[in-house]
Amino acid sequence: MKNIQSFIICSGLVTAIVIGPSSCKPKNAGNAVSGDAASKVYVAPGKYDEFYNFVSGGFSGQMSVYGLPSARLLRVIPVFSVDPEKGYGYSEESKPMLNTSHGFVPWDDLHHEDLSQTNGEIDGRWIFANANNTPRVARVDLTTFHTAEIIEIPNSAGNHSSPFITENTEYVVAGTRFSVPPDNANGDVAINSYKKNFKGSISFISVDKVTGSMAIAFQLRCPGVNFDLSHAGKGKSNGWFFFSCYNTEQANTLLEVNASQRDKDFIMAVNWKKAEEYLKAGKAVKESVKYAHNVYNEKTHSATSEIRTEVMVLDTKELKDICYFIPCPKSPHGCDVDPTGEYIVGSGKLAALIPVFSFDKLMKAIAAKDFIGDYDGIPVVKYESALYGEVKKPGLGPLHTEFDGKGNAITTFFVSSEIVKWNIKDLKVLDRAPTYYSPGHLCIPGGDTKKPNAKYVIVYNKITKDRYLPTGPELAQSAQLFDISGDKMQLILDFPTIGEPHYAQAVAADVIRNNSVKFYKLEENTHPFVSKGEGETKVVRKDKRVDIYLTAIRSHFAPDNIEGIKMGDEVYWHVTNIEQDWDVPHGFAIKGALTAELLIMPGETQTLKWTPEKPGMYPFYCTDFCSALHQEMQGYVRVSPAGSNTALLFSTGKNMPPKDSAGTK
Ligand code: RUQ
Ligand code: CUA
Repeated sequence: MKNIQSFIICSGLVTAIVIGPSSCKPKNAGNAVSGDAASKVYVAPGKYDEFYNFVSGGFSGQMSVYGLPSARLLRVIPVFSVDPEKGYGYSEESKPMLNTSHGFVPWDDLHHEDLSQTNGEIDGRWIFANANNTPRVARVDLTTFHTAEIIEIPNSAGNHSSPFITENTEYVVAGTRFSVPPDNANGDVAINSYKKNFKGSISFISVDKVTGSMAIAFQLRCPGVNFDLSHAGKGKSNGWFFFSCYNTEQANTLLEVNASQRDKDFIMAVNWKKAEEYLKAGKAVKESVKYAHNVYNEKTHSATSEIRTEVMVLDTKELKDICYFIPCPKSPHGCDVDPTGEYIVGSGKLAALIPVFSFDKLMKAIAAKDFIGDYDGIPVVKYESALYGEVKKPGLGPLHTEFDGKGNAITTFFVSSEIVKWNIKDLKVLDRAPTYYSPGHLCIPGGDTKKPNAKYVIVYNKITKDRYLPTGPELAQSAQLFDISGDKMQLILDFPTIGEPHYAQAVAADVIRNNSVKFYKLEENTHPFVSKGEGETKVVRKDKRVDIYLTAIRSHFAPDNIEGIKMGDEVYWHVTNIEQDWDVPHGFAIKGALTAELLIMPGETQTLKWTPEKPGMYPFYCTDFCSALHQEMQGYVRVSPAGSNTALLFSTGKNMPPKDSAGTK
């Protein structure tokens, strides 16, 4: 506990770090809002917000989209978790998106997001996200706001320092939080053989310039430590990547104590251009692994999942000039690079200062071999030789830093619950503002790119506390919006978030909104079970499999009367929404189905699998209010016992009862 106690100033801090929040409540956090705040966040009804804010959903596994400055929630994009609202992970088409080498995984823990960039500026094409638990990286297409691709990461566990990107989106990285025995090695070893058997792994995932398609280009085999966060170099430091790492003690138990022993851990500088050269020169070793690669096709409206079996690995111990360690005080967490690419900020979560490293000095130190030794075969640069300077007494427990593009940085302080603005050149603190409560990540639109658009900073709190009306034992998560256009940072709004918010991205709305897909063109729908009009609808039996080709249009399904389904049948409802207008989705649900609804966009086909569990009458209906006669949008399917001779019949508007009767039996 020595490390922790050495910087205790406010009583209650030990508890704050070790157990959680206690009595160290920031002063004035409750009434820091001044009079004109309301007008700054007021977006009149019918008016659009100025920015999109993509916020990680933490342990919800999803991504939420807010408009700023109003903080109106616009959408939850399902990424790593099933979402019954949208049928994601329930429809036959979307299930493969959640396939992994472990099988179907319905959940994950989404921590970070990064928007694609061209020349170091946000280009509005894609946003990437990481799955922390079963390591994966997802790409969301911002024309549809759909998860378009998910790639699993082998040789990893706890994919945390991810999915940060290079300035032209050449690569998305994924660094393992847990070091583990590599997948092709025997993992059935003693846990306390960590130092010998456990390895770190950093993956470079290439992104196709045109399609966005991802592939694991190579992995770096690294010393066994915990990789925490990362950011790419930019401008002069483009070609380098920086990763914070902790647990250089290589502890395998009680990390809270045993991984807090050393005064300094590391930031690992990676020369990825050099790694590319080695890969080209054939220096990588092909290892056998197993990982899933899942792709959603917007023409077939279907995902496919393939298991890949090989990865190229570069050994950073052998190939000396790829990686360098820079000592960084006390378990660094955030690792952020300023817009010029010259300054690298390491945030030691147990540190009482912020070291700022200079890229130029680092390059000189590497050229002069100004090393203090090596760590597990990786050269360790002398701290002072890479250091630009330290921000003294900035606050307690720095976690993350973003940049305003005007020469300033803003850092969150978890322990002292505040954000602090400081000047990058002279390292002087300029302003501080209390937050509520224990902030982690923060986000300035473009704040990790070459061109920040610094009107606002949004701060994401780690601890829920009692900021809103109580909702039982689990409280609302919270974010806070500050106006940073002036000298003083001004709190203007609080808003709750979905799941614990980690990193977020924000961008001017115009970069994205004009590229939005409004509906899918029916003539381009190549789903194998599409019905492009009611004339194409049918019910096809093949042994025990029944495929129902259904259309949905305001305000009926075709067919809406189906008979001849029998017990033991496996029924596939392929519903095509044949509307060709924006904003006319239809839904589909059937009584007793052991799955979620389908939500089908205009021009799209989606499939619900249904295995009736007893004979009888089963109603189905549209779940999404589509017209004044939405409530009439319904149908019946009759299920008969196995072996009965009920004929297969289907129709719409024709199956009328015989005159003067109550119908046939
Ligand atoms: S974390 S509070 Cu990104 Cu998972 Cu920093
Ligand atoms: Cu279609 Cu409601």
